[in-house]
Amino acid sequence: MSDSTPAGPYRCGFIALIGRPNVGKSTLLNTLVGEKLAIVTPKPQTTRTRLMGIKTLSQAQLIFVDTPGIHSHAGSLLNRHTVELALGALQETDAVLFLVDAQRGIVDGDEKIAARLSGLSTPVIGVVNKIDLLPRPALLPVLDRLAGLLPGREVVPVSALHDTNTAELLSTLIQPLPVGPALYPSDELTDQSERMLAQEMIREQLFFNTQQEIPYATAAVIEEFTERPDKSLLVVRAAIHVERASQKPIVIGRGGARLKKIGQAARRRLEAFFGCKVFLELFVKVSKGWTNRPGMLHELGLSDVSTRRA
Ligand SMILES: Nc1nc2c(ncn2[C@@H]2O[C@H](COP(=O)(O)OP(=O)(O)OP(=O)(O)O)[C@@H](O)[C@H]2O)c(=O)[nH]1
Ligand SMILES: [Mg+2]
Repeated sequence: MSDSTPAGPYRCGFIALIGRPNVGKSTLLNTLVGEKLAIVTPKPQTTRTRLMGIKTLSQAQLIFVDTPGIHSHAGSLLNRHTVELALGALQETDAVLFLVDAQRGIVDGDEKIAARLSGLSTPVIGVVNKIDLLPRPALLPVLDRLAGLLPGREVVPVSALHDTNTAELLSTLIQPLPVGPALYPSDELTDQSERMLAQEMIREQLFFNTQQEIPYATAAVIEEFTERPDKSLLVVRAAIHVERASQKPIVIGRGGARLKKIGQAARRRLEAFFGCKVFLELFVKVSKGWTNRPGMLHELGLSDVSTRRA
């Protein structure tokens, strides 16, 4: 987007990305900010916490808030917390991007979210994502249906993956934001610590390399994160928590093969992100029923539903 002609007063505000699991919220946050901050996998319910991605322009600072996917099959305490986190983000935001998946079309879950949004006085923009996956004639009915669910609100088609029409989306987002100075320094991209980002990058590889219930029964927790003073090496030790003893050998794999693959992929991702060599050690811990234990969720930073707006 052209950033050369600032017009009007400086604006700054929070924009929540809301939608069902897997519609592309985290991908869109990364594309809008221009950095791979949020983890993205083909599996639904990848995102478990809120994450801020900050885009600073000459006329505005846009603080995007990625949220877990909203769904109704609540199940574990972890699932209920993540859905609460997402809905909580609606309370403290200046604008909402409501994403749907163009290829899947509008489904029940989307209608339920739209109903929740209908009472909001906050500006809501409907976003039809993944438009690269279907031909234009098939897109028009999806745009119409979403417009029907969001009377009086704008609807924008994008491909977050291919960066299509995202600059236009960004420009429509500035006007609704409150007038005010930037809340973060212009070189700050996120509210997450390097340690938290690394923890998520390890979990991303758990999602890529395990199947069925395993990704949902695992969590990564960094136990050591030390950078050499000359920044030539980052030493990371992380525990992978599983819910049941029977899941431990699955994560480790035959002869340790799966854990090795997860470790290698995560190390490459960490090295690319941090721009230095990384020594990564992973080990698996059984934490019985952790997805239903409030103390454990708290320890993992998954139980904080309070406002991020200090
Ligand atoms: N073809 C295509 N795929 C996309 C697009 N945006 C996202 N995806 C893919 O959709 C899948 C889910 O993307 P995420 O960004 O993790 O979706 P999410 O809404 O954050 O999902 P949760 O965190 O589980 O709620 C990934 O495989 C992405 O690569 C897009 O514009 N086009
Ligand atoms: Mg996500």
